[in-house]
Amino acid sequence: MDNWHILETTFEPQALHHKETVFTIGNGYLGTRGAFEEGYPGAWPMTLIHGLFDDIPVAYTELVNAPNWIDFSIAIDGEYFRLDRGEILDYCRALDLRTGILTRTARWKSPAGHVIDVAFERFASLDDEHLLAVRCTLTSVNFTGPVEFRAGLSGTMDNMGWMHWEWVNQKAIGDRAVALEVRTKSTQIKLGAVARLDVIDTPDAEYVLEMCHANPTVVARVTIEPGQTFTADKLVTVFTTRDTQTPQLDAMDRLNFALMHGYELLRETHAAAWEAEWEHCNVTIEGDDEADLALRYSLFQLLAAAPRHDDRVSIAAKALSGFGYRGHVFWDTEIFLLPFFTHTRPEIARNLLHYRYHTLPGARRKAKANGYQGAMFAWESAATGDETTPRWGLPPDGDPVRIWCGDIEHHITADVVYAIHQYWRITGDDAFMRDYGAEIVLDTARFWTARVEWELENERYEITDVIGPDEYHEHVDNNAYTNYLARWNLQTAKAIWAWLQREYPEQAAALAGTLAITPQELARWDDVIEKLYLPYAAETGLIEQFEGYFDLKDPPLAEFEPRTKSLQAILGVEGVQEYQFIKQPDVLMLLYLLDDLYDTETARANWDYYTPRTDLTYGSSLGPAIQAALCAREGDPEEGYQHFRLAARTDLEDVRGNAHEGIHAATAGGLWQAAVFGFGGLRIGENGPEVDPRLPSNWTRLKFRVIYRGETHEFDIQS
Ligand code: IFM
Repeated sequence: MDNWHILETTFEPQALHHKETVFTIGNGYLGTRGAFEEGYPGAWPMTLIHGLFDDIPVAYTELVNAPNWIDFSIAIDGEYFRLDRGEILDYCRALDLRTGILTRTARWKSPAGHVIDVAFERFASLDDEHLLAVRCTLTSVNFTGPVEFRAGLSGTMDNMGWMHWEWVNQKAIGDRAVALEVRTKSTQIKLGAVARLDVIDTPDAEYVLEMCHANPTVVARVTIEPGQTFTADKLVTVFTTRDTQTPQLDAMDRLNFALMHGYELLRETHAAAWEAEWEHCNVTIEGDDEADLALRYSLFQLLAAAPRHDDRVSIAAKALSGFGYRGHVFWDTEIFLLPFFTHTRPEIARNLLHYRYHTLPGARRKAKANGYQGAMFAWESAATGDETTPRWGLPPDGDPVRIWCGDIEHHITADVVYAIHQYWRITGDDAFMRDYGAEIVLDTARFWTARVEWELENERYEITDVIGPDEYHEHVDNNAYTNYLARWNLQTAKAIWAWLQREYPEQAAALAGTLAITPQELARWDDVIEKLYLPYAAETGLIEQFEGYFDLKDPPLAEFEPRTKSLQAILGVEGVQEYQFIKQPDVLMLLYLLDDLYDTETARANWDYYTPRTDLTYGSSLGPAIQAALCAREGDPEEGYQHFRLAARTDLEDVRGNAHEGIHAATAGGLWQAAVFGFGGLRIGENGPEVDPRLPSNWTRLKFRVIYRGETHEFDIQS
């Protein structure tokens, strides 16, 4: 096989949930996990639609598990095809990354001894994001008798036991289609879906509609004999009141439209849409099939979750592939994912940044509630931008744990600005900066001037009581990452304000009015820029991660080896804070982002100090890819490659044991950065993008494209 397919050649029920994550498909409107059409005991069939949130205790809000559109079962003389019964004689599941089509073939012997060949194929159309399709092809090997194809819309899906839906209505449409309408209980979002089933190779199929409450199903009956094949196509359309006032009507219209085209053409246009995505986004690595496939898979999942027609939503930490973090959006999007979109699909990047613009009111509410001016973005964000980080973690086998990130992990605010600035620099999209970006940049600058505290003794501004990217250490003062990024946010605001006044004086005047930007305010920015404490020891070149960090103990790591879990899990939330051991790059993350602030010696000194103290294997999944990128950039591609491999195996090999909760979207975006910025050495030089490659020794070729200011640049690096 080429490196465009994710394959599973034996069915592994013990990896059921992991594989459901891996085989997730999506079209930027919704994502559907790779659960089986016919079901399996304990399976998590799940479809998550962008923006479709409903309230939940403790965690505030979560993406709702939408009605199950893949629901499709087959009965052979009354016996249901299921992989937990009878005997699997042959099996293969394949996700075609080129086309976004998931297929499964099985030869199955029923408990009564009937042997059939079954093939399923499904896709969520990238050409028409409201259209979904399942095709089932059934061939009898030794069986003569009645077959039932049953295609339903299951409106009773829950979120791990929590039911968000209430039934509104359902209808029969003609003799082979059904419609369902449901509504979320708190947010009152209605969803309308229509499903139709056609057995395409015979006019003699008998159709029956079974209108069970909240689970209307189309049944098609045929009689089969050995060697005979039937193909049954299920088309589904779905809309919500986030898209239209009349979701069920729109779903019916769209289904009629789809029927005029027919399954084959719908599949073709869907595949063509994926082909067009790859034209911009594909990265080829030669000499290392594992890396080539893993990176492509990562990009597939990012593209599958990327909103193309909705700028009120963003990509969550687990994209649209699982319940992990409940569909909330973190800094993962801006710092880890956005560089990929900004450099390859700027229209999508723009949508993701618009999400932050739409959630500015929430960010302002958060600032106000905390006693600050300006805009302070939520650590975990959902529909409105209000803070949605749960205050308590409730481990199944332990005491509740207070989660402080929503209160004090403040760097997210500067991270959003970082992504806006990067987007503007790479795309040259002045209109975006003028109309949306500038307002965010300026109001976040105002937040930082409110957030800093004046420290009398040292006559400097400080930022106390925060959590930096390394979440093992809580309530720390002057976290270097936060302080440097806050100053950078203020400097950027100054530059953008000057640009706006110069280029668009009318918009500048309007913003000055709305945001009350006065000469006093600007003077305050200057003062904070000048006097904000930035930890750095010139004699060693080291940046202290936070005040007092160097006084902490080094952990007796050898005592814990061989280790299978994080040091936090071993020592406890309090215990781990006594040590210098960190969850993910923090100072190194700062050096990675603000690379023009430091020379190679400084980077090296900090690299040597912090790398052995970072829990790259069991800490945050955000660590390894960025560590790889920085390592390659600083001239050590071989060590960088080790980190890259660890990151590349995160979801496909489930190296962290939590892939069942959904894919690690930040790792996926980080892999692109490691390949392109790290090993490829992509930089923006005076004449635009240029590369300074440092390939690992086993890579013979690295090929990618980026778009800079509207022009595509292709890089083909060969060693
Ligand atoms: O945003 C991350 C954070 O940096 C580490 N914990 C998981 C979050 C979501 O991926």
